[in-house]
Amino acid sequence: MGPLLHQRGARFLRRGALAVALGAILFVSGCSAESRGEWQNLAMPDPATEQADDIFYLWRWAWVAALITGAIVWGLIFWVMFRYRRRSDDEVPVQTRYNLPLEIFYTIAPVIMVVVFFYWTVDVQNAVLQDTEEDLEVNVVGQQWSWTFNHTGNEAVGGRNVYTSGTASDIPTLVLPVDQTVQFNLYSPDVIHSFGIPGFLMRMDVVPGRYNHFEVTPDTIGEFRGKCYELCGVYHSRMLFDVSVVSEADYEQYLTELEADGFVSDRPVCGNGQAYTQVGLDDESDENDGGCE
Ligand SMILES: [Cu+2]
Repeated sequence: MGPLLHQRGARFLRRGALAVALGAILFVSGCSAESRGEWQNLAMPDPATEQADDIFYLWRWAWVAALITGAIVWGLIFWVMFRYRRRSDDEVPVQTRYNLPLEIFYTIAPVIMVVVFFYWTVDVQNAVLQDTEEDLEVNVVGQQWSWTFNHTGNEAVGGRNVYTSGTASDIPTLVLPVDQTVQFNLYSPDVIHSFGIPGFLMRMDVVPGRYNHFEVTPDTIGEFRGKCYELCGVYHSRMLFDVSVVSEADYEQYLTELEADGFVSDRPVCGNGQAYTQVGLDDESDENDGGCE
């Protein structure tokens, strides 16, 4: 390579570095306060329940582990590229076919990483799914293509069941009291859905014929969004719902309003007019149906 080529190469590199720096400045300055928060959370919403903190820490430390691994790998790549580069036109750098210690290292290291990730994942899963004493129960029905929320056994409405039910064009709202542990019993009369609230960092499949449940304690008053996470048919994308975490007094008032509006029954309502019940799920002796008939 002649001196002219070297010069051109250096100029090209400088221009490239300048373009990258300018691009980075534009990119960062384009972030809103909200998206800066997302950067700090590594693309996770702020945890809004007591249980979500565990999930958030798992997420954050997984990123830390991935970035450390990335830094080591990138560092090694660039070091090797520089250290063992071709230094003159008539030289061929050392050609290494295999290196046993290195190969043992890069086989064992990922296995250890998988074991560590697995351990912490199971640990967090056990913490999140631990059955604690719940303050209230909500029987959630995922039906094609909306949700029904049954608030069961609350003293404010004499222990009866009050409910709200959405349709594919009318999004329902799940109202919850703050600082109370709620147990969600998940029931599907038709196909597999998945009940999830991003702000709670939690979701779980809603499987016909299977009793799934989990508990959360919302600790932030506010509005959240929820949706179905399992492709469940033509209008899957319309299986949205709103979540409203309110004070306990507001929650009880909400329940009495539902009762006054006639959304009251003796047992949980298990699917609105758009739902149909699969044969074989009507067995009354089955206690694992989350209270649905
Ligand atoms: Cu669904």
